[in-house]
Amino acid sequence: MGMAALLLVWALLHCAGTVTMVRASHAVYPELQSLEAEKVDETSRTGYHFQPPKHWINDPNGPMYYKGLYHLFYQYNPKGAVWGNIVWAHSVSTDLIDWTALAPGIYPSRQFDVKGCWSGSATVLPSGVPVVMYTGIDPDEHQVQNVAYPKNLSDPFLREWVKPDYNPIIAPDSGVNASAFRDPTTAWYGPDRHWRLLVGSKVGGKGLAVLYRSRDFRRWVKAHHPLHSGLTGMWECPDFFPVAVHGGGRHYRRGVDTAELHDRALAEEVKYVLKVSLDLTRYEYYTVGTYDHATDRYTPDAGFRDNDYGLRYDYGDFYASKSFYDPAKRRRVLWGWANESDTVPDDRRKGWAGIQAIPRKLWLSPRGKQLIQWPVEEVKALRAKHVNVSDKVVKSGQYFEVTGFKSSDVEVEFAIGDLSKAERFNPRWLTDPQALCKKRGARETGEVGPFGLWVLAAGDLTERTAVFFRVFRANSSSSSRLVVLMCNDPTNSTFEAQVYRPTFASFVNVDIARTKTIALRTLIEPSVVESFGAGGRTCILTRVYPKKALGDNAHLFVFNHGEVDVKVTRLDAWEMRTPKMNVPAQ
Ligand code: DQQ
Repeated sequence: MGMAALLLVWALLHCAGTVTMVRASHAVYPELQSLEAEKVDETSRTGYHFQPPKHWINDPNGPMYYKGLYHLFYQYNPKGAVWGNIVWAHSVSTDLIDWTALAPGIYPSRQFDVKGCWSGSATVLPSGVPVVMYTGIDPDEHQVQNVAYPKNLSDPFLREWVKPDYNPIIAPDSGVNASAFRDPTTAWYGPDRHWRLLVGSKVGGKGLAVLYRSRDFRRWVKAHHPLHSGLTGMWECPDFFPVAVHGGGRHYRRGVDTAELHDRALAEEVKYVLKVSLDLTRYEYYTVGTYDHATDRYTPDAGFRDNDYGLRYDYGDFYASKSFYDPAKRRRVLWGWANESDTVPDDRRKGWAGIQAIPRKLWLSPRGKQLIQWPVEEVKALRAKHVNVSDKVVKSGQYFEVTGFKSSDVEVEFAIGDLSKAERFNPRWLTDPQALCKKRGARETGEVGPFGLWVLAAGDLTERTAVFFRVFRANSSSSSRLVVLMCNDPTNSTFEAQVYRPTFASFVNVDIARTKTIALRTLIEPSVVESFGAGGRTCILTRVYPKKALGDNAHLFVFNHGEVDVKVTRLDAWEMRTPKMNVPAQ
């Protein structure tokens, strides 16, 4: 393969991002912050995606497993459907599916958090004691880091939290921007018997993962250099954790606990992931690399773009995510927040705003080139009525209806008849798949694709959201390679012009010339379409608000607008039961 082709392949594999803006999440509407919802409009509320009974939610906070219960805290406005009055709402579950709502765990009560309790993480100490570290907003609007301990360790619900008087444990020093200093990570313990954690920050246009060390979890000292930094503006919600490598001594899909970070034997078998949430673009990026405990330096592996064109967990509406190690199933689980795409007046009218994406198991791909995510296995327990389609050819221009379930989980595999007809790929498209998806949306016919699903579709197809693939051929002087675009086109999801309808998209890192097939799993509910392409290599979550395709009128179709026939080798669609979603504790 010539150098040009090598460069092209490298670029194809790694230039999956774009810097298009997602609507800002924390726009502040002081006059609306404390207006209680008069009623809750259930029309576009989700069933099995996490949400509280009403009001605004954003970032997942401090997820952990303790004494048989999964805990999820999250940023919540108890007084209204816009951001403000932020507390840590608290829910527990035995299975990540049915949730019980408890009273908020952390809320403003002291000088060091009187103006808000912002995002943070949980660390389970070697003694088994869980501790949460969060950002408090003090009376001067400075962002400080605080710690809280459970009042009663024998309560698996961890209902009450005690904030020691010695808070804040980390205050911004003169070298730190006090209004850009937040979101502490889970702490990890080093071979030098020091705890470490990261705090997101910025200096000028540079985002920072500021590193702190402590012997006793109480007195924290800033390291001379951040763990990592980048010219991408403020870094919110950093996450730093190990992942098993394929070929290591253990199953590579298993999770690794941050507590194992100092294990020298394990060091050969793990890589590290650094994820940051970019305040400027409202997208998240990650790199995979090595971490040197002695120097506290993190170095991304060659091939990972260490900027806002890097790899993302999700190419749609997914932000401020946080992972945790689940010791019960030895896996790493990822939570992420999906903001609304409708308007603030819509949210006020609905009485609620924001959901959490389905918790995803996350692991490193066998070749170590990217992370793979898949809905936690527990989701399958919600599958009810089932429809199957096998070996059905969808000819050019054809479509067929599968079913009309209100909420569904759909798994489909497409086999492509003739890949030699794939359209020519213009290398200029590499940097902006979202723009390519807009230009070549679901209605634009092609050669190999667009083919995929119309979801949340009205029976007459006047409303529909397309989740689809297109295959292109990228030629260089000496070789050619197939490029797969995965796309989410909500332009016809509603006719409400003011709803934000971005054509989220990414390239999928698959060798389709070899497999000749591509798989898609999509979780569909009122107002959310969460898709996993090629077994979880590319994920796209979109919020949509159809007016007609609601309830039993929400249909699912398979379509092919490409010249080349495709075959649905297998399609399984399940109607999803509604779990107990945040019923109050008795
Ligand atoms: N949301 C929190 C902050 C965090 C931001 C405030 C990210 O701690 O930086 O609600 O969405």
